[in-house]
Amino acid sequence: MSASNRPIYVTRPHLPPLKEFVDHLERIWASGVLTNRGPMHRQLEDELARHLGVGHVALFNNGMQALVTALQALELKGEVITTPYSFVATTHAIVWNDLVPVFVDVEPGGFNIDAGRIAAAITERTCAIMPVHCYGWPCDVERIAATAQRFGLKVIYDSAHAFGVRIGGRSVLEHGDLSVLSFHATKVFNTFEGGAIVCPNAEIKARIDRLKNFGIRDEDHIEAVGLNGKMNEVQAAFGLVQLRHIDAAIERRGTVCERYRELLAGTAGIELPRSDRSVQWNHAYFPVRVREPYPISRDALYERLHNNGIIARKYFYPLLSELPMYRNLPSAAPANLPNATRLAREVLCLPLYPELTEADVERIVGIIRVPERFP
Ligand code: T4K
Repeated sequence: MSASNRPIYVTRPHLPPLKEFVDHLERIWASGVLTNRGPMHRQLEDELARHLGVGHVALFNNGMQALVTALQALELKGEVITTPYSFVATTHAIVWNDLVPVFVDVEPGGFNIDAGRIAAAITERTCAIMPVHCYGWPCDVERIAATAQRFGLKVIYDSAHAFGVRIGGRSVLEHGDLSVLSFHATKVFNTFEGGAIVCPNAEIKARIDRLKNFGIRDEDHIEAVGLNGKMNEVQAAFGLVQLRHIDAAIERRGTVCERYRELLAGTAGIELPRSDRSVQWNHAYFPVRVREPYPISRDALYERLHNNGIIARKYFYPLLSELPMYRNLPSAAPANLPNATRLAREVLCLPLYPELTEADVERIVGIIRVPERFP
C-alpha cells in the first residue's frame, strides 16, 4: 500500500524506542515482581506526580475502574450532575456506584458542561458534580468550585483527556476533590491500558490504594467492597519509558494542530477549536464543527473521508443522554440539552498523533476543503 492511500486513523499510540522498553522488561524478569504495587508501579506514581505537578497519583489498570473507585472513595449517595457530551465510561461509572446521573447541557460555543447551569439542576439528593475536561480543554473550574462550595457538593473531574494540561501554570488535575486520568492506547500518554486518580493527600490515596486492591487493609482485614484495579508492572514500565518522550510527543501534536489551523482557516462551515494562551493544552484531539454553509453534512463528510482512507471519528456521538439505558432519565430530554444535541451532530475529530506527517495533513485537508471532488 502506498503512502498516499494507506488508512489514516483518528489516532495512533505513540511508541517509545523498543530497546528502552525491553531494558525495563529485563528488570521485571530479574525481580520476579509482576504486579501488586511493584517497584515500577511505585516509581511511575512518583515520576507522574512530579511531571504533572500534583500531590499524589494512584495508578489503575484503566480509566473506567479509576472513575468507579474515585466515586466510591468519596462515599456518595444520590444524584451526580454530569455532562451528556463524553465517552460512555463517564456515566457508566456513576451508575456502577448506584448513583443517578443528572445531565446538564454544555456551554454555548464549547465542549464542557455549562457551569452556569449547574445550580439549577441541584436538588436535595445531589451529592456531587462530575464534569469532563472534554478533549483536554479545561472546564470553568473556578465557577464549578464556587457552586460546589455553596451547595456542599464533591467534585470529581473526569480528566481522561487532560494529561499535562495547565491553566495559568497550574495543573488542571489539582482541581476538584479527585481527578481521574486515562492512559488508554488512544490517549496522549498511554500504558497500553491504564489510568490514575490524582489525590490531594496521602490519606485519600491510601484509601484508594486499598479500594483498588479488593478493599484489603491487611492480611486479617478487608474494609470495603473494592475491585481489582491494579496496574501491572509491564504497564508501569511502558509508562516510565513513555514519560521520557512525552514532552516531545505533545510538542509534535501541537505542530500538527497548527498546520490544521493554517490549512483549514477560512474554510466556510468548518469551525476550528478555540485556542487560549493562558491554557497549556495537550493537543489531545482536533475537533472541528461542520455546519452551514459547509456544502455537505458532518455525516456525509465522515463518509467521504472514510471512503478515502481517513478514519476520522464522531466523538462524541451519540450523546450519552440518547443511549437506551439513560434516555428515560428526566434530565435526558433533548429540550434540556440543546447545545450538546447540536454538538453531537456537528463535531468530527480529525486524525491527530505525533507521527502524522505533513503529507497526511495535506491529504486530509484537501478532502475537507473541496469534498465535491472526492467519491
Ligand atoms: N472518560 C473519558 C472522557 C474517556 O474518553 C474515556 C476513554 C474514559 C473515561 C475511560 O478510560 P479507559 O477505561 O478507556 O482508560 C476509545 C478508547 O477505547 C477509550 O479509551 C476512549 N475514552 C475513547 C474516547 O476512545 P474507541 O472505541 O473509539 O477505540 P478504537 O479501538 O476504535 O480506537 C480508535 C482508533 O485508534 C482506531 O481506529 C485505531 C487507533 N488505535 C486504537 C488502539 C486501541 C490504534 O492505532 N492502536 C490501538 O491499540 O474508544
